[in-house]
Amino acid sequence: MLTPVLSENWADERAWTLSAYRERGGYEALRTALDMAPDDLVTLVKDSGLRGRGGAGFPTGMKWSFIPQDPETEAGRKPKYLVVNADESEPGTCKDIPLMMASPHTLIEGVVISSLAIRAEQAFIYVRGEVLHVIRRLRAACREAYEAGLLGEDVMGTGRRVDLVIHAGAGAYICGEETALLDSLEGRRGQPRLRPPFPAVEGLYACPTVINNVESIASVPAIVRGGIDWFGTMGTEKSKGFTLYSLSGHVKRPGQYEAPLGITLRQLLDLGGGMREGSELKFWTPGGSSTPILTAEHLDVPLDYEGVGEAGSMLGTKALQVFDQTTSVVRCVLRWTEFYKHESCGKCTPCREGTWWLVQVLQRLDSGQGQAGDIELLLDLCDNILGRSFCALGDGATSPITSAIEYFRDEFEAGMHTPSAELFPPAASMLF
Ligand code: L3W
Ligand code: SF4
Repeated sequence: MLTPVLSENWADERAWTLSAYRERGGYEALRTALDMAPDDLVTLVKDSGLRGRGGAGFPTGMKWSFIPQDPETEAGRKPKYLVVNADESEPGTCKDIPLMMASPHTLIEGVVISSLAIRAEQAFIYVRGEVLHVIRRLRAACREAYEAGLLGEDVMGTGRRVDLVIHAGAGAYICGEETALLDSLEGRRGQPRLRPPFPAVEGLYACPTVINNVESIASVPAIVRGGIDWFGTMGTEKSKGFTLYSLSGHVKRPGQYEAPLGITLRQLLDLGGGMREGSELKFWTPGGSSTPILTAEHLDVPLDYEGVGEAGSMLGTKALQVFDQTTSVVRCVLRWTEFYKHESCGKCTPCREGTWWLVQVLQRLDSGQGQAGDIELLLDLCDNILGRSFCALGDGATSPITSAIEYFRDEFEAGMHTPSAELFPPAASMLF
């Protein structure tokens, strides 16, 4: 069931060094890629079926193919950029950070190959500012790669140029939104831009830019090495390949599990040793807190973009947070909503004002002081945020609330008169 490709050597304490990476075949895919035409690399990734691992599942090769390359056009003549979104901060999501810590060269090799494919000579890895240990490790690996001639003006002696900058963000969740990330990278306050134009056409410094998640780019060397047939032996017809799941909550062995897309939570729980002693599954999130919650009835939903979608949720970042019967759903949803309120960039009214009001109503329901009509008020607020916000943060803030009311309306009703802390044992409440 496990398919360790990206996580193959995470147990090796020296896996992050260039020598250890090369000993196990690292940078051989780059050698292969240097012998390929850029367009063939794009076709390879397109045909592999790799889909973006950052939340939306957009086909990676297709995104690359949007980069204008015709030198007869103004856009085609502009410099191209590759930007890796390493601003991992979706609640529950903890896959990119361990990947970059354990094997930074997997990502750097992916960066060089992907840059060659889209004809970019400058790449950036935009890392979350708080993870200083990751930033240091990436910078050290980047130095090693330059010294070994794997980055710079003469990649592997071929005369091809790829430069890489490791850029530390300032710790705002919104900078994981691709256009806010670009603004931040340009030195401005990170706030989303209107799309279209999409970054592929007008991104960093108004030039064609590919932005991909860490895991997407890190998957590219394995695809170049193993080929599309091998990649297609894992996953489902429309959601191919291996992927990193972040499993957390009331499970015996939380952690990162690399397995094919399309396995089920039941199978993933088996890998994680099952629920903790005495715990029964109450609800879970497939992709962090921005995706609607699901319940025990969804244990056998395939964890791929189609399966989770049919169940009424989203695969998102594959951050599976698992909660047992001792968890107050109202309190949990309140915690997530406080996060969105805090992280709202303030650009648009529905999200800036709406998340504040959501917190007010949820706080009184959590403390047993809810008022008649509060559930309808929450739903009305969500209705006025969803689809009316400028970016996905606002929409995402509503997902846990509307789905929690759908499955656990009785707990919200109980919040009219009984505090969550009384409904659920204090020891368990302290977990949140
Ligand atoms: C060119 C077109 N490019 C789409 C590109 C677009 C982007 C990608 C996907 O949100 C989700 C969100 C969170 N021409 C294009 C085009 N593209 N049409 O394709 O775009 P989109 O709009 O579907 O999604 P997104 O804006 O990338 C990502 C969800 O992920 N999420 C949050 C993740 C948070 C993190 C984090 O912590 N940093 O990853 C979790 O579920 O809610 O729905 O590149 O440019 N016609
Ligand atoms: Fe900013 Fe929220 Fe509007 Fe997104 S939805 S632009 S985070 S205020």
